[in-house]
Amino acid sequence: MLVAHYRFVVILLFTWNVSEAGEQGRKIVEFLGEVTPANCRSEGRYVLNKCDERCECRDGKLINCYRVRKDFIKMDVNQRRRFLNAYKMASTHPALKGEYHRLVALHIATPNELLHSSPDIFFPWHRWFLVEFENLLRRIDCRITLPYWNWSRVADRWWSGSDAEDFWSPGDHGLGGDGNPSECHCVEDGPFSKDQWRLLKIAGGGCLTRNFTYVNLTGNPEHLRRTLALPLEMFLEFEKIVRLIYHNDIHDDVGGTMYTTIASNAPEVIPHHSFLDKIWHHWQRKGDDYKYVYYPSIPGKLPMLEYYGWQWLDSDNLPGGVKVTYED
Ligand SMILES: [Cu+2]
Repeated sequence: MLVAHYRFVVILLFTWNVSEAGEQGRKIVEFLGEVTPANCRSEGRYVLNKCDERCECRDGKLINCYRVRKDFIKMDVNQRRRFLNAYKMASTHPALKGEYHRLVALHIATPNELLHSSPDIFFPWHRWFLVEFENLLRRIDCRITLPYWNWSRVADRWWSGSDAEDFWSPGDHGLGGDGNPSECHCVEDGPFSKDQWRLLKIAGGGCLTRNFTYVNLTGNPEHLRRTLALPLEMFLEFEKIVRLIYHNDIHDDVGGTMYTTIASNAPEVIPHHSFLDKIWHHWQRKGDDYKYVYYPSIPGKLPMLEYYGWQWLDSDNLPGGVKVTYED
């Protein structure tokens, strides 16, 4: 009875949102509904549940369900739109914007010298950030996972590509392109163009800006392969390359909002950091000694969070029972 009553309240609450937010509100209703497990007809095999998580079938039950993060460029355009629309909705809808604000603001408030200038928290803090962000988008549509942008494959032409290959596509399935230098570098195409989307007040409001530097990235496939091949004893070298070269290169070369302390408000931060997390995940899969290296010896919690860094080492079992894997 209590449950039924609760559902009624939920429906009421979100019916209000539907009339307020139209099409977008309706999506919330759909996905607040109960998620029924798919039929486990194929014992021991992988099955997708209603939230597109990759699960195993055991005794008619779905277990070990993983969020599968995908390469943005390999996702079909509808999946890309789903992510971009959800991102936009999270950053604007009255029922979700508070949480979006909290996450962006936390990244801004955490001192840069802790977050990006030391090996102690960069990887685990951003893994926490990605899961929280993903949780937010999954309140809109539980099939959403954070896509990653494999800039390595296009290291010599990261700023462009042809049509569907293009991360920076001006259509509604891309991030939009470079900013307009004669308009303060405001982005003028794609879903985050200046007439469609604004930065948060804490980020100064105004338009999203970009100021591309058209240079090759250091992290080409061969460079990335060598980095991933570094032995266990060279973890700090591995970490440093990812943080100071791969991470910084994209922030610097995309420029504009990405180059500032308010970069966490730029939508491209998510697919960029998702790829950095994938690189770390790849390294960790080389063995348990790789998975648990370094962070267990770091004292103290992550700045401004309730977690220790070592709690974010095992993507098969992250806090909150979250399991994350990456598709190649
Ligand atoms: Cu960061």
